[in-house]
Amino acid sequence: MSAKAQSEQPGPRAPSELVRRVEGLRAQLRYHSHRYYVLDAPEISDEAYDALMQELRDLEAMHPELVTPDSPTQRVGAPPAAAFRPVRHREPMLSLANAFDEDELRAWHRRITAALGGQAVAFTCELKFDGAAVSLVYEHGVFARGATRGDGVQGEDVTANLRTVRSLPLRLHDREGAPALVEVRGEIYLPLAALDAINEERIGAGQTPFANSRNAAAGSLRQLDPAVTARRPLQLSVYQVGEAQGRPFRTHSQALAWAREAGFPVSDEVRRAGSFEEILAYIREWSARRATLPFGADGVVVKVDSVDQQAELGATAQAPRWAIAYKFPAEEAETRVREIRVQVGRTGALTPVADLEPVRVTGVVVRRATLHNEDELRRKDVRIGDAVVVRRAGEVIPEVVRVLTEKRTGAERPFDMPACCPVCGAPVERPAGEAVARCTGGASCPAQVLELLMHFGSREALDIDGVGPKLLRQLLDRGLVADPADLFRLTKEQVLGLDRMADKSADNVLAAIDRARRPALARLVYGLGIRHVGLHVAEVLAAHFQDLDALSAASFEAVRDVPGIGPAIAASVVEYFQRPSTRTLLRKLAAVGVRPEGRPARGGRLAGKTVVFTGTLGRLTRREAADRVRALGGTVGDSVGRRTDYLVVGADPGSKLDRARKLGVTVLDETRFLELTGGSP
Ligand code: 3BD
Repeated sequence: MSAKAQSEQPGPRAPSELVRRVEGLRAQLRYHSHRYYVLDAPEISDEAYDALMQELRDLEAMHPELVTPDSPTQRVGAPPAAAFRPVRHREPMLSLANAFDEDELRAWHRRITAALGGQAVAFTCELKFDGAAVSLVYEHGVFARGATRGDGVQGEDVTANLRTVRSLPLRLHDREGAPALVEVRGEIYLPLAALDAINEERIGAGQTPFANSRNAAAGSLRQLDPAVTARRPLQLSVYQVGEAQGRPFRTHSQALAWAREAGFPVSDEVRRAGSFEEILAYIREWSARRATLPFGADGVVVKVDSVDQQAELGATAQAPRWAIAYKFPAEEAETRVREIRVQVGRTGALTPVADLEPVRVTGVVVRRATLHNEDELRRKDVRIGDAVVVRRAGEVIPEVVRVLTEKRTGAERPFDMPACCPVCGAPVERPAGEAVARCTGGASCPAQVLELLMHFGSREALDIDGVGPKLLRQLLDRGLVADPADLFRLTKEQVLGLDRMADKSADNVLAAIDRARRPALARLVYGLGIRHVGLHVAEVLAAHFQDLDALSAASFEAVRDVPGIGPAIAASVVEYFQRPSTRTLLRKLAAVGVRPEGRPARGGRLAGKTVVFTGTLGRLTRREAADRVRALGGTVGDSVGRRTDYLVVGADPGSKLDRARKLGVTVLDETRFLELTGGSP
């Protein structure tokens, strides 16, 4: 604090006394929030805690120069972001190999004991939290950065959102004794009670509920506005100390014990196991007790405890050999079918869906289960009113496994697939040899259009944030939008006219749409919603044809002969591009300025990314560097803007560097750029 600032401060206290009070309040608040959020053992009342917090807030408001980033008042406060910055993990965040039954686990145990040549091996067993993995970096004991796992090599910077997680320490307990750099990894998750509450709210608002705790956690972490994340009671559980400079741990248990001491939440259910039998006992106990947990757990992670033995076993490209995740088996539950309805999908496919009496299965309340198609419905003979067994396995939508026919009363009613689309009334068609019945309404069926628009704006397609079913339904109902191209013609007045749409939200919606005008070709092709064209097929087609005109003019033979594309996909693609309605749509998209970015490379690691150069490179010419970017599917930009992903800096950089720093664009030197794009020239 400068002498001038000091002399101008009002208030009765001498500055040193003030600083002492502020520090004292912070220390008390840290202590009590650790007792409350990490240890679940508060010592003071909520009111007393709030009073301390209020006093600190008041003092910081009067003396803003005293605010530090790790102050307990600073958990929420960052303004909404436009996008998340990519971050490269210091060490890759590996995956975990899975074992789906005891035999697979035994085989793993045999392999590693054999590889260790008969040494004694101790293990740790821990619950596998169903959440989203994150990396947290502490510099000199203060939380500096946090990122999602992403693809394991590169994640997204979600620091502002992670600050809102109450059990995440903003500084380590022994800050003075803390290593200069610490990286821990953990799982962010939502307790089941909170998940249920959020899902109720989402259903009430016409949004799709989260399928599980993992999606809810990941979705909450990717909120652009930290204030939204702050309203979700996210929790942290640390499962690994990745790097702690000057702290060589000999075992995983020691590392976890250190993390606990440092103030991190670490699960109380971590156990050491000295034999395979002890591992099995832990797994059997938790397989039986998992329903009693207040959070979702989808298995048990078993790790070799000794760090030396871990090093000896090493890792494959994806996962360490010294750890394995035992997955709990799919869970089933009994409930009753209230109603059977038909859902109309993007391509007109009619899917029968059972509305169920709500029942909890592996941690989430299930209200609906798919019956897949007419044939499945007949084969299982599911009737309205039936008692049924539903199953949820991992990510998949819950399904009806079987009917408990012994519980039939005679009041059950069979369900027949409708002859007309329940939404638009167009005839339903079921071609011979196909299991799926389809609405023939096409672009005049509101259900198909809604599904198509949602697909078009989805994360894997054009990634239009904030344009969800509620908004789209209104746009459709008011006739403002009838196809994806219409989104790009919306005016602010039109958006403002929608229900509960504030000025700022309207701006956000329009900005999100505007950002989607230059999609990678593969994303656009995928977003068109062509039957049989998933993301992977779209990437293959984009890499082969390189532009939309070439793809849309291609013959059946030309598409079929692309490696990885079969005749069924080829027929669907060619049929789609021959439709007059497709021609119209493509013309409209071009007219509203939606142009795919060119030259995608198959699986290119820069696909969809924009790279800008500044300064003189030493080992590559500009031209060579630009070719590397394009060969990996990226685009070279000439100025730094919000949509720039990387700025590559050579000698004597210009003002672009300042701008990149201001906008938070990732800056790479030439060496990092070479690493990113395949090594030395
Ligand atoms: C948990 C890796 C190792 C350190 C690699 C052995 C794969 C998600 O509770 N330990 C846990 C948990 C996750 C872990 C490791 N220990 N890796 C662990 C984990 N107790 N969930 N994970 N992850 C975390 C992942 N996530 C998304 C996509 C692919 N893999």
